[in-house]
Amino acid sequence: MQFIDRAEIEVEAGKGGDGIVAFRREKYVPAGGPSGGNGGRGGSVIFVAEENLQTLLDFRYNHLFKAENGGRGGPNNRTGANGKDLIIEVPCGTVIYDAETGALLGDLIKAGEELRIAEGGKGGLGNQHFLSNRNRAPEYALPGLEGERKLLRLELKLLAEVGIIGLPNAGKSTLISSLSAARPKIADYPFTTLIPNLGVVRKPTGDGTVFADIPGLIEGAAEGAGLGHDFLRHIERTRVLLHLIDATSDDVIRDYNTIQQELQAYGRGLKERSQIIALNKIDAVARETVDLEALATQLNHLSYAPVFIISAVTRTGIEPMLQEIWRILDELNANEQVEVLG
Ligand SMILES: Nc1nc2c(ncn2[C@@H]2O[C@H](COP(=O)(O)OP(=O)(O)OP(=O)(O)O)[C@@H](O)[C@H]2O)c(=O)[nH]1
Ligand SMILES: [Mg+2]
Repeated sequence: MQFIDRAEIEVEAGKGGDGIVAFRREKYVPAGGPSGGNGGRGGSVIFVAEENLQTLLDFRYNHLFKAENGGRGGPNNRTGANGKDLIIEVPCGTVIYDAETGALLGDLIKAGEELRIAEGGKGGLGNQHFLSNRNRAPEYALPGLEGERKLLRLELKLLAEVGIIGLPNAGKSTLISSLSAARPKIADYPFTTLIPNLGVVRKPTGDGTVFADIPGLIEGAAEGAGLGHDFLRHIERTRVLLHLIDATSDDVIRDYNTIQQELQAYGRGLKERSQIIALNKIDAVARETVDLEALATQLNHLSYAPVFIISAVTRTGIEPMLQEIWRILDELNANEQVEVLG
């Protein structure tokens, strides 16, 4: 599933340092020549693509990015220090536009790719530079130039790898909020979620995977019931489906079948998509009356999918479920590479 993540930021390269006016004063040199040094260059703003970032979320909180100014020139022809470049890390796949003109400035696809987006200002020349036969003692120097400033729009197409699906109220939004930093609305009524919520879930290795909490599916969705087709279209581009079922339901198997039938009716390979089933809300199930293990076995026989017994609220059973998701994704990635090579 593809989403567009957007951010607007302002970048400002450093101003060049001013050149200065100075003259040599040495004990035995009565009229020293000009010796004012040049200003240093202002730092530039450089974007670099970074593998471990998945979203533009960080740019929501921070809008102005400024590189260091160049230092003033010094006496004895000393050039001022160059301002440090500001390196801004963005996720791979980020496209950068000039927000004022709409012009495409570049896109950063592969990790490590760089784009100089705003040039630092040149340092001003010190008075030693203006020494000539006609003017042995120039009394002037130049100020440093301003650094480039730009208003930028960043865009990133996000690919959600795992889609959390299920009937309304199954606990999908609760699950994504316990797995990631996403904070979607959660409520005890159906159709709380109207558009997909994204969350980045960290693997033990540190890199993130995007999960999408999809609005609840209902019977007839494939024919357009509820928010119907929209939901299924969202699901279409995810690689793994995490099918969440409310274990407190009076008929778990019926609930499972309802969703499966919609996936099948929609077609486009949804039913064959890798699937994991999770029986949720087990903290609220009366264990004496409901045999969760038997339900899990039954679901497994029906679906051939791995079944986990979890609580999105207490986080019981979450870890083994995540491990299985990582395993499936790794396997899909490995197969993809074989396809590319072969
Ligand atoms: N006891 C218990 N309640 C849960 C659990 N997970 C979710 N709930 C509750 O179930 C209700 C529905 O949760 P949501 O996360 O909004 O469900 P949803 O699947 O996103 O619902 P829609 O967006 O309407 O499709 C809320 O009252 C949650 O607090 C759980 O693990 N245990
Ligand atoms: Mg929801």
